[in-house]
Amino acid sequence: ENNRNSDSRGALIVLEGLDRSGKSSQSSRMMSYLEGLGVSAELWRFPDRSTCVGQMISSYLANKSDLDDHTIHLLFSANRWEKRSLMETKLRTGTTLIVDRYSYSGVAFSSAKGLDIEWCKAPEMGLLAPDLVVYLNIPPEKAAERGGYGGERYEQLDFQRKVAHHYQVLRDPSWKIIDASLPIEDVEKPLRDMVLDCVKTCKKGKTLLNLWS
Ligand code: T5A
Ligand code: NA
Repeated sequence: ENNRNSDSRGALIVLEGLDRSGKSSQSSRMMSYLEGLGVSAELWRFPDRSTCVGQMISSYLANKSDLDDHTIHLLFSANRWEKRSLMETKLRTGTTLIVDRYSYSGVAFSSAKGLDIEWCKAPEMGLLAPDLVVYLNIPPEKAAERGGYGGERYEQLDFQRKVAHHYQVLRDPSWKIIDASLPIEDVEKPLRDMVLDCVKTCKKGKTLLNLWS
């Protein structure tokens, strides 16, 4: 009985991909699915625009303020650090977190601007390591066709091509890749299987690790 909390640990599941790859659509569909199954879960997203740091990020993305590339990188990272302890509490008390973007976005987008990749990774060290990273894979050209970019700073085809390349540099063999250019239901189906599998493994008490491990 004393081990009840560790027995019921929630899973840290991260969705990554280019702008318009379908992360937000899939995260919210996943939440309804998990809810229906009675799995305790929350949907998180980064940047979390609700905090003071998040508001600075949001203003930068909307081109309402300019920041040095290093500065904005550290703000994105700080925005994850300010949620780290709550994240750990949720996971250890059995809540699964579906997270729309995480440290990999931080590194892929900043290194696509030309910042050194090791420098980009450094401030992410010590954040919680995801139990599952799913990359929604879509050609940048195809993503750009979806609803048109809304004018935020990084929503340009040339830049998204560079980001796609840097995601490939960052990617490790544990990542699951889904063809995100398929219809929504065909992306959702394999994603459900991956998520349920991960939730089960974590429930059995899989160790919670830190990045980058
Ligand atoms: N960033 C982020 C950093 O630089 N560093 C960091 O550390 C972090 C965390 C904001 C920006 O910040 C950068 C990355 C971003 O450029 P954001 O707020 O997550 O990040 O914004 P976006 O990723 O741009 O969110 P989008 O809403 O554009 O993309 P999604 O969530 O991937 O896509 P979604 O689900 O909203 O779908 C886009 C459109 O496509 C349709 C949807 O209906 C919608 O219209 N769609 C599909 N159409 C056909 N087939 C499918 N399978 C479809 N799936 C969705
Ligand atoms: Na989104």
